[in-house]
Amino acid sequence: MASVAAGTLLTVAPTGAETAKTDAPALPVTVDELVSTAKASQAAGAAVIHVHLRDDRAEPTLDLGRAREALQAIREATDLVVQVSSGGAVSDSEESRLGVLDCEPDGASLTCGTVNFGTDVFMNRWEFIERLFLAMRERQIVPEFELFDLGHVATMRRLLDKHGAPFGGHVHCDLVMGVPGGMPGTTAALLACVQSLPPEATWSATGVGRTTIPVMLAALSAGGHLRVGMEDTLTFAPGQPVRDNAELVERAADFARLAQRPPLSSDEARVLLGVRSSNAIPSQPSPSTGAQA
Ligand code: KMH
Ligand code: ZN
Repeated sequence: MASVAAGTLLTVAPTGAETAKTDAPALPVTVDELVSTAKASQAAGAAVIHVHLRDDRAEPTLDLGRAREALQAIREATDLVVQVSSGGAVSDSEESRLGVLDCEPDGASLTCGTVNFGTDVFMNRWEFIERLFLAMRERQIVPEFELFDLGHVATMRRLLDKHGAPFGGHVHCDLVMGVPGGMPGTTAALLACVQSLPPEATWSATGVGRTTIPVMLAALSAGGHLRVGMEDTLTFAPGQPVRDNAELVERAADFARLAQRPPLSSDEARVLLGVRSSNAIPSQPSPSTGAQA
C-alpha cells in the first residue's frame, strides 16, 4: 500500500450541474451511466467520486430519492468514497441543497463563499455556509471545502475558528480554479491559496477548461491532490472532446505516477479524509485543523 503522504488522491467529478447532455453526449446523467463511470474511474485510479444528480430529463436535481438510489448503486459497484454535491446548480434553493445531505454520503462539498459563475451567480451566504457545516457534522459527513477564490480560504478559516473541526477531524479543501468569475487557474493563484490554508489541511486542485493541465502540474509540484472530470473539463486537447471521464482520470493518474506520487486507493483515501469506513466510524474530531475550537 502506498503511504498516504506519498500518494495522490484522485477525485472524479463526472457530471456537474451546468453542462447539458445534448452538448456533451458522454456526460453521465442516468444512474446506470453514473455507475459505469464510477467503475471505469476507479479502475483508472480514482478514489473519490463527486456526485451531481440529474432527473429523467437529464436536468440537474437534488431529489433525495434519486440521490439515495445513485449512492446505493455506486456503493454496490465500487469502493469509491462517495461525496455528494451540496452546491447543486446555480439555480438551486438553500433548502434543497441542505436536504440532499440526508442521502447519507461519506462526504459532501461545502463552498465557502459566493462567486460569479459565468453570467450566473453561485450564491453562498455566510449563514448558509454555517448551516451546511453544522448539518454535515451532525450527520457525520466529511466536508470538502470548495474554494473558488482567495477570500473563500479566509471564510473557511473563519468557519473553523468559530465552529471547530469538521466531522472526521481533518480539513480537506479543493481549489476550484479557472471558473469565469473566480480565481484564475495559475500557479501564482494556487500558491496564494495554499500558503493561506491551515498548515495541517490537505488540498486538491481543479482547473476548469483549458486550465486543467497547468493546474494539475502546479498542484502535483506543490504537494496537492487532484480532481478531474467532465464537470470541469470537456475538451481533452485543443479540438478534441473528452471521450469520457475515465480518459481524464487516466491522464491524471499518469501525471501522478510521473510525479512519483501514485494514486491512493479508496481505503487510503478514507484514512486521509477521516471518512467512515464500512465497519468503523472515526472517533470524534481531534483538532488537526489549525483552527481554534
Ligand atoms: N454547480 C456549481 C454552481 C459543488 O458541487 O459543490 C457548484 C458546484 C459546487 O458544482
Ligand atoms: Zn460540483
